[in-house]
Amino acid sequence: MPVTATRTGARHSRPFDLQAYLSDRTEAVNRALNLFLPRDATRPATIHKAMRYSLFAGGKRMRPALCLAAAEACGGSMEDAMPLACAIECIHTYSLIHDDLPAMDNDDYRRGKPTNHKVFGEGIAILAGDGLLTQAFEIAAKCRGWSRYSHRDIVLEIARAAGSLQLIAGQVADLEGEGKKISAGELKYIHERKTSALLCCSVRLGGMSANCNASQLKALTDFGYNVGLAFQIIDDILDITQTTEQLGKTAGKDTAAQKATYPAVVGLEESRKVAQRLTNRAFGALKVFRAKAVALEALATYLLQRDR
Ligand code: GRG
Repeated sequence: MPVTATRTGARHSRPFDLQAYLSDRTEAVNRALNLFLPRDATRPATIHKAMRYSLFAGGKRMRPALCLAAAEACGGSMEDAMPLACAIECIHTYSLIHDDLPAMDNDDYRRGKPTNHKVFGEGIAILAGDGLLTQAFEIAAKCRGWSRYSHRDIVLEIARAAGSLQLIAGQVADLEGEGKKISAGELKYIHERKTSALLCCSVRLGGMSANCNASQLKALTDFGYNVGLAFQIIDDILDITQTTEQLGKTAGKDTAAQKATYPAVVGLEESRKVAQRLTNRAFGALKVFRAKAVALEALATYLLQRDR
């Protein structure tokens, strides 16, 4: 049987099938989310329909996949990590619903469908976002718990990543930066908070669900930070190189809104090089996990090479 060597130095007897891995994890995440969320018909039905509309609109489920893969890297189980993977997807979906609102990015199209406020109206879309954000904390609070990390640790982890120093800080800086010339340093500040913080939180939670030790948590933090930053740079690149149909969201929005992006600040070619450098650093962080990091490594490669 041929042996494949990977970037992290791990050796595997079979090449890793990322497509099969993602489709299996996506199905499992969708099943779990379906059980965590109130049914469509639960009163008041409109809000639950709206929450489910965006949650099941066909997102790539990258954050849950990263969370589950991080748990595996630390020897944990999908079962223990799943509630946290679902909590993160709820927060991510809330952020997209609010980001699309007329007061924010004002977008009509997301995950290949009309945006939440286009279907349900602005008031319900705001509430659907609020509902998903709150749902995330309910899911985390109901988890059965882990020996090394308390519910307090887990809830703090999520609150910090989603709060006004990270996700919301990034969005504020993004809004305030529109139409202005900003430096590469300021742009990094935005991307670290707007995108990298939640991706980093996803892998940290996966590790915590597996009772990871301090050095494993540090490695996951380095991995998540670098992959998260690379993810947003690739997102900036795709906004100008892909079509609306390919992306499932309106292409060219950043340029139209005079947003600060990596291609706008450092150019397209340099942006690609920076994303590759960050991904290489992420691979470096995985060395401590050896062969157990095969899924994380494949996900990082995919996130760098993705076309949507
Ligand atoms: C508090 C009113 C209020 C709003 C908060 C924080 C926030 C709004 C928005 C977050 C900003 C944001 C949308 C960052 C971009 C991150 C990003 C690249 C999202 C797209 O992620 P994908 O490609 O999407 O994983 P899918 O649809 O595949 O899940």
